[in-house]
Amino acid sequence: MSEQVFEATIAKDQRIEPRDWMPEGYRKTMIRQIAQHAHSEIIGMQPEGAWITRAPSLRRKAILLAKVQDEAGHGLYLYSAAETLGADRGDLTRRLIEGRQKYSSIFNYPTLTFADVGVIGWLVDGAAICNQVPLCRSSFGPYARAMIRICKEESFHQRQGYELLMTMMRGTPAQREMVQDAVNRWWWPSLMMFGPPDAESPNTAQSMAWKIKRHTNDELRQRFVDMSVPQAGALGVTLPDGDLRWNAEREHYDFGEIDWSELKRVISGDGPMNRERIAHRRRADEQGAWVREAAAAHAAKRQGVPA
Ligand code: FAQ
Repeated sequence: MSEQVFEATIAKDQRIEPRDWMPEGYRKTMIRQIAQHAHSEIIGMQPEGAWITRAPSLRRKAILLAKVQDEAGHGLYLYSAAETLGADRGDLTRRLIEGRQKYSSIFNYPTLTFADVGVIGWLVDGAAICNQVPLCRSSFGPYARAMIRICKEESFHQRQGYELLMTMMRGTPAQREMVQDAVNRWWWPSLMMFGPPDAESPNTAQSMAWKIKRHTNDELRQRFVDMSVPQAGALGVTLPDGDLRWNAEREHYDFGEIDWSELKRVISGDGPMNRERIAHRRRADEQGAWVREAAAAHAAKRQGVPA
């Protein structure tokens, strides 16, 4: 009976809520995806966070600070959504630190110049929006609702990145070179954010059937390429792909072969910055332990429970 209700809810395009019956596989998949997403937001604070103290003006510093804080907020909504499924946030953090749960490959690349901050906004947040707008219609209620707010904020992030790059492109030749260099380094990893090609994506078929995912990895990657090419033109940068060209028959841009061995390597922990990212997260967790203990002791005291 409960399985029929679940299937009927999915078929009617309605939301599954935390107290509803759901197959164990659905619960497991949702926890996996939401936790990976939450971890990505929190680890994703690091590449840009590294530039807060070095932002070139007070205005840029204030904008960047606000953006990085937004990512922390996204992590919190997402961990809360995972908790509605019975996951424990401390446990999820431990799994991340011990390398037992993934986070997005994109945050394992270094931010070498301030242009990287702009390119992360334009391309990384742009890819995130492409992937996440359909997730606003994802079948699990708390995730879909969190995604609505997250997408609104990501749109602001993308615009700030694009505006930053526009400003640099109007600057000196050295600034323009910095932007082009950042685009060259971030373009291919941004395409990898969408995950492995459909033929090698073990989770897509089931996640589409459960309406967790609304489009395949390759569909969303294509949408992102189509969206980015005219934006690159308006900005005056070249995307580093000699095979990129409009295909009038398909009405999409064709693009070159992605180096999937690089994605595999980065996901398995061997990207340029994996060790630093996890070490930093572990340090923050250890240094924050006393705050969590103090907050728990305070809460217990207020409830009259001896600590
Ligand atoms: N990196 O079968 P599939 C952001 C894993 S945006 C690492 O295709 P699925 C905003 C995948 O988990 C970034 N791992 O899997 C921001 C699976 O692992 P398993 C985060 C990847 O789930 C911007 C295995 O490979 N966004 O943070 C990646 O159907 C700027 C097989 O793959 C989200 O998480 C990858 N790129 O599709 C923050 C969005 N790709 O089964 C700061 C929500 C795949 O071994 C600054 N997630 N894997 O555990 C999704 O939409 C999906 O989970 C996909 C993967 C599309 C990422």
